[in-house]
Amino acid sequence: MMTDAQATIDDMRARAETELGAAGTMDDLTAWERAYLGAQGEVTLFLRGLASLPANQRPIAGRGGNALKNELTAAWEARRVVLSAADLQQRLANDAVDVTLPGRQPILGASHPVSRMIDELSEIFALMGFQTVFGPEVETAHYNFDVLNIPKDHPARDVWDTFYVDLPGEIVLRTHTSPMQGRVMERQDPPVRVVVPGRVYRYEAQDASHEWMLHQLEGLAVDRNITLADLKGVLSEMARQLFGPDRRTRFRCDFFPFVEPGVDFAVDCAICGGAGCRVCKGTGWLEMGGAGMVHPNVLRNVGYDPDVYSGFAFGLGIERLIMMRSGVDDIRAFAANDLRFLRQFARAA
Ligand code: FA5
Repeated sequence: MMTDAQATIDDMRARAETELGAAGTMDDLTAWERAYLGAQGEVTLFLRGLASLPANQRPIAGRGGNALKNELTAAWEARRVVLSAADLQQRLANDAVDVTLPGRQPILGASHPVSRMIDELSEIFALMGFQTVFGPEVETAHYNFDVLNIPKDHPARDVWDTFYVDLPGEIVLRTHTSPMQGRVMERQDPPVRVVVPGRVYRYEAQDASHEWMLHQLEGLAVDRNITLADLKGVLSEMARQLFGPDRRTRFRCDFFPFVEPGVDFAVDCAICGGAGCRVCKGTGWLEMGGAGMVHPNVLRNVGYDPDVYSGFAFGLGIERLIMMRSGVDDIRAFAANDLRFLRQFARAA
């Protein structure tokens, strides 16, 4: 006659074998092991409960239970081998790398054409003995206007032309790089030879050749016996280096309160070849900058003696220089952030 213990063992075996056969993953197998052989597993608890069985059933239950435990452990081990191999295959298949796929192109950044032009100009002027320095974009009216001999009632100081900053004192977004003239000269004695690239801001309507935010490059040279011929020589050399020998340059009288005499410096329009177009407004020339001999009042304002020292200064529009050299017919392209435009300069480098 079959004992109760034997029936329990047979029942556990039947269920355990069926469930083990159905375990398809390593997770199933772990759950199965916990259910039968783990510390709280059915077989473990059965063996642990032997002492409470009637004496006549203990030997059968002990032998049968241990045999079952060994059987199930062996079956579990065999199943584990099979499933872990399948699991590995599955993971290899999931993680497979197709080495024939083309690689992902890293996205390479490139300097903005304005930054490139600033670097190039710094090098050209460095070869002529100019040091590159930088100054604040948020500036006091004192350096932006007063030191530069621009009187209180000058139209450039009008709120229609200048962005004023809402701070105590007269603070402006600098309208040109010229305020650095005063800052540099106050800091050092002559000789001075610097260029100052940077952003400037004007309260101005935009068109093909005008932006409200633009870049300039200021130049300043002060020493004994500096003349207008030095100024023309330096700017002509810069134009030759940037544009090659074929572009023509033009110096015409102009007025800026901080120079005397003053000139405007233009290059014949590369877009239309001088015939006249919308960029040069039909004149055949594009103004690149203002320039002149530093006004005696400016020298006096910074403590230089105008009877001993003289100097020249210039302020070039950097976007205009790029337009001229690369045939860009709308200045607004520089800040529009269109990669199709910007990439053309990156490739050319
Ligand atoms: C000045 O800003 C003077 N500080 C230049 C100067 C320096 C004169 C030293 C004498 C001595 P102007 O406003 O003309 O001058 O500007 C100089 C150049 O900046 C222009 O020739 C032009 O190339 C560029 N520029 C000026 N305004 C704009 C604008 N709204 N958009 C694009 N470029 C501009």
